[in-house]
Amino acid sequence: MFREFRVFEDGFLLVLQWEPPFPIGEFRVTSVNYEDGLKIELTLAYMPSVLAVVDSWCAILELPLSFLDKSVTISSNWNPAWITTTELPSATAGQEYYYELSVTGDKPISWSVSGLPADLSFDAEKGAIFGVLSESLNEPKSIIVKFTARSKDSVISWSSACSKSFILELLPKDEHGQAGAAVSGAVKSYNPNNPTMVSLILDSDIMYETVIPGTAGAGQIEEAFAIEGVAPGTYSMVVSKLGHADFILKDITVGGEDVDLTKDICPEVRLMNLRCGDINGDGMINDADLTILWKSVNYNKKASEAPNWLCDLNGDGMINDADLTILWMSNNYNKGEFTAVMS
Ligand SMILES: [Ca+2]
Ligand SMILES: [Ca+2]
Repeated sequence: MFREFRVFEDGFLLVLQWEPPFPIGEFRVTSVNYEDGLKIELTLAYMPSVLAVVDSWCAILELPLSFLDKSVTISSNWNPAWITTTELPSATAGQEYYYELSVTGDKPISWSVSGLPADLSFDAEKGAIFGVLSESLNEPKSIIVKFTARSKDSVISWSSACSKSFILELLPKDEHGQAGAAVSGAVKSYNPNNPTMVSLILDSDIMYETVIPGTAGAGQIEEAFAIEGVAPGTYSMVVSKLGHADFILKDITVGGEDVDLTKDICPEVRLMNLRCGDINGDGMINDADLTILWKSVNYNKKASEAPNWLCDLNGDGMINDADLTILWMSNNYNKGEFTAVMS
C-alpha cells in the first residue's frame, strides 16, 4: 500500500497505492505510539474519472512534520459502491431485456445513467436495465451507455462516484436468430367448427398464444399453427379445444432456430392428436361424458336444439351414433390429457 515516503522541510509526503477491487475511500490515519494520544483522521477522496480508466490508484497525503518518526496504521472504514460489470449483454428488438449491474461495496445512494435508448429504463433500486427494445430497429447498432453509482458522502463531505461506460449492442429482430424464432406444429382434432388454442408456457406463465380459428366442416381435421417471435427458453405447450382433452408437450427448447414440431422424430409430436369426447370439460373422457351424450334431450337431436351442443363431437350438426363412436374409441374412452416430451 505504501508506495513512496518523502520528507520535506515542513512535512512529508506519503503516497499510497492500491489495487482494485475496493474497499478504498475514506482512510483514517491514526498515529500510534504518540505520547499524548493525539489522533489525526484523514479522509481520502479519489477522482472517479480516473478510477474508471486506470487499474491502480494513488492517494497522496501531505502530513505535518510532527508525524515523522511515528508509526502509522491505515485502515479503511468506508466501502463505496464500485461497478464490477465488465460488459452488457446485447439487447434484441422486441425482446424483454433485463440486466442487473453487479456492484460491490455499499449500495449506491443514487445512480445516473446516460445514453440508454428511450425504450429501456433503469431501476435505481435494483441497479438494473429493463424494457423492450423497439421493433422498429432495422440494423444492428452499438451505443455507449454510461452509469454512475454514487455512494454516501464521506465525513468531510467529499462524495464518491464510480462511473463506467459500456458498449451496448442493439440487435434488430431476427438478427443472429435471437428473436423471432417460430414454433410451428400440426394438430389433429374433431369438429373443425371450433377453434383450437395453442399456448407456450414458461415457468407456469403463458408467454405466447395462438388460436387456430374454426372453419366449416365436420369430422376430423389436421391444422397447422405457428407462433412467431419466441424468445429463447424451454417451454411447455398446451393445445386445447372444446370437447377435447388437452395435449401437453414438454421440453420444447427454443434457441436461435425455428422449431418445427412436424419434423420431430416422435410421431405423437409430429401430429398432435387431441383426444375427443370430454363433453363436461373435466379433463377426462369417461362415463360422465357418455351419460350427457346419452341423455334423451341430447341423443339423436340436432346440436342446435340440444341443451349441450358439445355432444356433437364431430361437428356434423347431429348428436348421434357417430359421436358415440368417437367417444367410445380406445384412444379416447377412459383417457385424459396426453403428455408428450419433445425429443
Ligand atoms: Ca369429461
Ligand atoms: Ca355429430
